[in-house]
Amino acid sequence: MSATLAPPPAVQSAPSVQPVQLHRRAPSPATQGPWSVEAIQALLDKPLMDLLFEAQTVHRQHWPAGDIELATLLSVKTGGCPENCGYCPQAAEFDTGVKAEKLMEVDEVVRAAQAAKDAGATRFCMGAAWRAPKDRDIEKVSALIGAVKGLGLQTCATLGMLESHQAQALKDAGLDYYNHNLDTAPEYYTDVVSTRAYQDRLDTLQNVRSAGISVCCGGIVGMGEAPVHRAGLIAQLANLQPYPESVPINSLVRVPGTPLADSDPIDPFDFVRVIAVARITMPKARVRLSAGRQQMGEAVQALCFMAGANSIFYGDKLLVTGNPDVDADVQLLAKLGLNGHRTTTTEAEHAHHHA
Ligand code: SAM
Ligand code: DTB
Ligand code: SF4
Repeated sequence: MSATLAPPPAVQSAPSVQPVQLHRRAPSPATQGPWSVEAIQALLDKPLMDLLFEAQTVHRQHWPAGDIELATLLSVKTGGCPENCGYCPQAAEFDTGVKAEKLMEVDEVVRAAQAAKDAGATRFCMGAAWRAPKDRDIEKVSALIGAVKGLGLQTCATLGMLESHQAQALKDAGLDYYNHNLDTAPEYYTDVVSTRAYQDRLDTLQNVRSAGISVCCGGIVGMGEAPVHRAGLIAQLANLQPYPESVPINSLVRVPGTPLADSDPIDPFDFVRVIAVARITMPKARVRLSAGRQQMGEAVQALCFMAGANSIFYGDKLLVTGNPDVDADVQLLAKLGLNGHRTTTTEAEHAHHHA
């Protein structure tokens, strides 16, 4: 089993243990699900320092401090997607300059995965711009998964909507995580995409869960949504039974040519708030500070780590847009005293090192 699913108890000495003890003696009913949108909205509205303190306290109860997972993305099938997600540069309908490509070959993917591993990544996520894969696609992606898993990396894929037999095939191929985002609150979803329904997303998540694959599911903020929609997204995620093992929180990358290109950017502190509330409501999830880091600045990223983010996308590219350089990330983690490298070892490796 991976460290992600069963995090070791937080044994680090916190700067002050008192708040942790207080929290343990009197667990607040407000930190239990199911979560109402109102309760989440109330958390989002807290004074920022109170919210950060609460999120960091929850974080240290469930995770080793300073441990940041490094996950590398690769677009294995780029562009030409028939869906119309308003944020996405890969939709065929939008004129974004992204060209449609064929599915990558195994050796090319293995080279990229090996490079990611050499740079310190522990998870490798393969993305495809499909509405839903065909069974033939599943066969080909299964070969990619097997090869990447063979390198000793955790595998993740994001391929669009899945039927149960397809999820089962991916599980059999060695898939550890499937990424499928709810993206926003149900009430705002139809403003963002019209080629599929919210329920389609929920159905795929159920198929993934039933196949025994861990769920990676989050959303995007900065798409012109109201604060209540951010609360609605977190409520949906936190109330999934069980809540996702990984929760990517993306800040919209505004790509010219997409319908959402001119959205007002989210206030950076409001972004930090969303991370904090994800941490509080889903204490054992890997909360990933995802797209948008290149536009964010180091200080805001530091606040996100304070708020409980413990994973990043690591590598110079997301799927088709940019991400901070590996060197810049290594430096940032070092400056903050965070451990990006080799700290997200599996429990087996952990035991080996301490034997
Ligand atoms: N086609 C599959 C799907 O939609 O599920 C997989 C790939 S899709 C690009 C994966 C996720 O990337 C989307 O659900 C969305 O949350 C995120 N994403 C896409 N474009 C983005 C952007 N411009 N800014 C931030 N996140 C984005
Ligand atoms: C997720 O939540 N974010 C990633 C990953 N899952 C697949 C994708 C971000 C995409 C950003 C825009 C792009 O490069 O296409
Ligand atoms: Fe297609 Fe996924 Fe982009 Fe939507 S987010 S247009 S489904 S690649």
